[in-house]
Amino acid sequence: MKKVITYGTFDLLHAGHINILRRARELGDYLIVVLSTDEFNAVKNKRAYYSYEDRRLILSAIRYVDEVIPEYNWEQKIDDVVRNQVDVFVMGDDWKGKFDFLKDYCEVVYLPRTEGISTTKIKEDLYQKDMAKKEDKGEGA
Ligand code: C2G
Repeated sequence: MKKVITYGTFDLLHAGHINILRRARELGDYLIVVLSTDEFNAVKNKRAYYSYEDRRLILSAIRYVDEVIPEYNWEQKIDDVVRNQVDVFVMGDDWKGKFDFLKDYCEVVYLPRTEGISTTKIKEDLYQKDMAKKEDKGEGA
């Protein structure tokens, strides 16, 4: 069985996340998603809208995902790859080159990101819409 692994926060799930999960799964027979805990998100200076448990529940419901395990820190990748006998490590190409040290343990693949969508953009768009609505009502900031 060819095992694939990928990492991320996967907050406010969107088409970019689904696209990378689908393509990662297509590189093997089994996909492990290593999901950033709320504590590790703080290390990444990210504040996820959904808790770890909710993000894990949502990811686990996706047909491309076979297993979800926690990401606690930057240092666990080699151990994750070795312990889970992973064949392929996959990340979006915004991470290109950052995890090449894993090439000693498995294949490393960076896939093109899906343009025009991100969790940050979703949050910003919603904020702008909300502000516009308030201004229309004369409520101001
Ligand atoms: N992604 C994508 N296209 C987008 C947005 C995200 O392909 N439009 C990919 C990212 O490249 C990443 C995955 O979706 O491979 C998850 O993205 P995030 O949840 O933003 O994860 P990130 O914060 O990059 O965490 O140890 C690695 C880190 O945990 C990666």
